[in-house]
Amino acid sequence: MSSDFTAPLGELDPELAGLIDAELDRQRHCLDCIASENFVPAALMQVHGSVLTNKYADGYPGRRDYDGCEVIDEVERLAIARAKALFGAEHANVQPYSGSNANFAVLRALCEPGDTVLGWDFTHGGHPTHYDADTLTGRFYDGIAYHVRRSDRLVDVDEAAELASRHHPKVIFVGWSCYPRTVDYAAFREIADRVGAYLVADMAHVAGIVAAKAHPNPVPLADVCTFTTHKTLGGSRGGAILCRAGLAERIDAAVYPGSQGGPLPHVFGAHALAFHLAKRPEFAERIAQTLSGARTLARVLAEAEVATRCQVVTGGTENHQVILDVSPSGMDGAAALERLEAIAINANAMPLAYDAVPGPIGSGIRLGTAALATRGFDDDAFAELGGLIAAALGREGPSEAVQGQAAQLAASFPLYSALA
Ligand code: DSN
Repeated sequence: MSSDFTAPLGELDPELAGLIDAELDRQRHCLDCIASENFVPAALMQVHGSVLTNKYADGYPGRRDYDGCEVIDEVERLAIARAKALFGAEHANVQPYSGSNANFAVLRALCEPGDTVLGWDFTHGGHPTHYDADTLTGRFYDGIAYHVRRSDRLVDVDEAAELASRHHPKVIFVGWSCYPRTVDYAAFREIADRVGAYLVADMAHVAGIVAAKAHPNPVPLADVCTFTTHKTLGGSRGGAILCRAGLAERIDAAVYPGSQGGPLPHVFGAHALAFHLAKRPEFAERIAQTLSGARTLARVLAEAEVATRCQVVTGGTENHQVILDVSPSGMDGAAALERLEAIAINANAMPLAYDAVPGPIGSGIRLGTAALATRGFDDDAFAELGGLIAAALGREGPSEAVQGQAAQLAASFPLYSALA
C-alpha cells in the first residue's frame, strides 16, 4: 500500500484537516442551542470512521447482493435488535439515510401515487415531508395539512379529525420539528381508525426522550414510526423506521430497493452503539437534564418577557425545545438570530403559526437543550444561558460584556478535550 493509506490526514491534506480543526474550535466556542443537534461520543466517531465504511451491502442481513457481508449482517442485526428493544417495536429498518428518506420510504410502502396524505403544517411546527408540495410527498401524493389553534398554539386535533373525515387520507402523520409540547397519540390513533388510515408517528425530535421513557412512546399506537438518530438520541446522522411485523416486508422493500441504494454500514454500526448507550442510566440522566434545562430556559426567558418583548410560545415546554416569538420586540427571526450569533449562541429562525412576519424566516427562534445537556450543562448553566439570551435580545443587546460572559460559559464546559 502506498503511504497515502497510512499517512495522517494532517500530512495528506492539511487544508481539509485545518477545516476540521476549525469546526472543532467553532463547536467548542459556540453554545449550541440548535434543537436538532447534539454531540456524539468519541466511541461513536470511532465506529463512523471504521472499516465498516468499505463495504457494499445492498439488501438485508442474509440476503445481500454482494459477497463478504457476513460481518456486516451481524452489525445490522445488532442495530435492528437494539432498536426494537429500545422502543418496543416489532420490526426496525436502520438503513434510511435521513429522516426525510425514512418518511418518503414509508409513503412509498403504504400509498399509491395520488393518495391523500394528512400532515402537520410546517409553519405551525410540522415537517414538510409529511405533506408539502415542495417535497417528493407533494409531488406524488395529495398532501393536506392540519394546524395549531390560534388561541393557545396547541395542535388542533379537532381540525385534524375534520380534515380526515372529509378527505379520507391513506396516511396520517403526527410529528413535529418545532413544537414545545407533547401530543395525544391516542387521539390521532382514533382519527386514523375512524377513517381507515395508517398512522405514522415521526418522532425525530423526541426519539431520545422516548428512549429514556420521559416522553409518551408512539410505537404501540402507530402503525409506523420514523425517527432520526442524531437529535435527542445523540447518535450518528441518519434515519430509521419502526413498524408492526405485518408491514415489515413492505417497509424494507420501500427503503431498498424502493428508494435508496446501498446502505451505509458505518452509519448503522454507529446506530447500534447509539441504541446501546440509550439504554444506560447515564443517558437517562442526560435526557432528564435536557428536559429540566429546557424548563429552566423557558422560565428565565418568560421572566424576561417584559424586558425583551419576546414571548415564550405556549408559555413553557414539555420537551427539549423552547420557542420564542420575537415579533412583539419589532425584530424578525433573522434579526434576533443575528444578535444571538454575535454572542456565539447558535439557534435557528423558524416561521411561526399565525406569524406577524410572513415569509420563510418569520418571527420564531427555536432553542434546544439536548446538545448543551450532553456538554454537561446543569440547571444553573441553563439559567445563565437564558440570562445571556435575554440580554442579547433585550435593551442591552449583544454587548462586549455579554459576549465575554457567553465565551466564559462555553469555556466552563470543555468539549472533546481528548481531541487535539
Ligand atoms: N432539519 C430538522 C430540524 O432542524 O428540525 C428537521 O428536518
